[in-house]
Amino acid sequence: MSKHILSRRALLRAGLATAATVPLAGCSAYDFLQDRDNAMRAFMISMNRLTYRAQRLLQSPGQLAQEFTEADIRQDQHPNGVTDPDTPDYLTLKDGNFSAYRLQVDGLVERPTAFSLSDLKAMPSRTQITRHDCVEGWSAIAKWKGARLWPLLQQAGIKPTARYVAFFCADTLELTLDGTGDYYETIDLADARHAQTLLAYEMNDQPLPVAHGAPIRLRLERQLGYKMAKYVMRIEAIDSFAKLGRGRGGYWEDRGYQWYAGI
Ligand SMILES: Nc1nc2c(c(=O)[nH]1)N[C@H]1C(S)=C(S)[C@@H](COP(=O)(O)O)O[C@H]1N2
Ligand SMILES: [Mo]
Repeated sequence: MSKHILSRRALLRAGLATAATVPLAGCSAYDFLQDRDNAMRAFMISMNRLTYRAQRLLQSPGQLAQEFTEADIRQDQHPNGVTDPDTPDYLTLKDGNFSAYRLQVDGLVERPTAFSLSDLKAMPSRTQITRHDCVEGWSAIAKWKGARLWPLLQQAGIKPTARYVAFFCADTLELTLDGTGDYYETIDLADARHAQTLLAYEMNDQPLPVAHGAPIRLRLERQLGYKMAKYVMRIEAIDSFAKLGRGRGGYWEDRGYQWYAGI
């Protein structure tokens, strides 16, 4: 047991040391990370695979991220990235207080389903007080309530061929002709099944504010903040993310961040 803890720490340190060699402050993209032939990028990708495999091996699948008490909520969650999407569809939904919102669940499922907010609130839920860690170096503890992701995917009849779950968001961070500037994220099925993986609709006992991803944002407590997609409009069960965006599994991953952002 202690041997495992030690090796896990050592591996995490190795992963962190690699991350530290790349100046990722401020969520800006670095040119060499966009260049597919760059040796540094290839090295980072191989380290990412090592970190992912090592963490998955050493972690039991159901292991919970640390949870806190009400007294630990000492400051507000810091709104980060996009905090007020301005796409016409989103503005219309927001004007109607999200009553017309439908979460589409499709892809490798038997029954593609559209969930309204009240449908989502009627699904098995969980409340958790957890710490959000952003790659930029800040953290905040908040209370989240939401529908557990897995029962929802089961209701839609997720097929055995599904290997990942993709989340498509309402916001565009970078204007590109091919849509690769839209925010999206992917997670594996181990994380999709995890008890703390939620489609959150409440933060600190209030309806999820727009700044934090209204009406629905992902909570994925064992990974860094950028994995937790806000403004989720559609969820797709997939067998590969190679064809999404620029093929690395997420908006920031396409710009050099690790796909498995375990903490
Ligand atoms: N759709 C969308 N999701 C997003 C982002 C974003 O810009 N757009 N930023 C990510 C980052 S980097 C972080 S740290 C968290 C911030 O969540 P918060 O605004 O609730 O603190 O959302 C993540 N999810
Ligand atoms: Mo972040």
